[in-house]
Amino acid sequence: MERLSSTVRGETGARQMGEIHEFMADVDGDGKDDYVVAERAEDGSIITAADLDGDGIFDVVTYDEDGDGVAERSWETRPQS
Ligand SMILES: [Ca+2]
Ligand SMILES: [Ca+2]
Repeated sequence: MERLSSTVRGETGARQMGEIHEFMADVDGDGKDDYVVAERAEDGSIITAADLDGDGIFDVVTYDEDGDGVAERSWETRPQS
């Protein structure tokens, strides 16, 4: 009984949390690696946020609806100047 309940609890936790990955990648193609955080949701979609200029504030957010690596939507969060 105890083994069964712990298995169920583990599966539930995995579904709720999603996978979060942090890595460096050259998102904007300027030759410098940028800090990227990506989260895969339980429905297979992937949201990424990237800090392009290294100031600690995310500048671009992308949404990959079907998780095929090609973002369907992207938003720039950089304030207009
Ligand atoms: Ca870059
Ligand atoms: Ca930034």
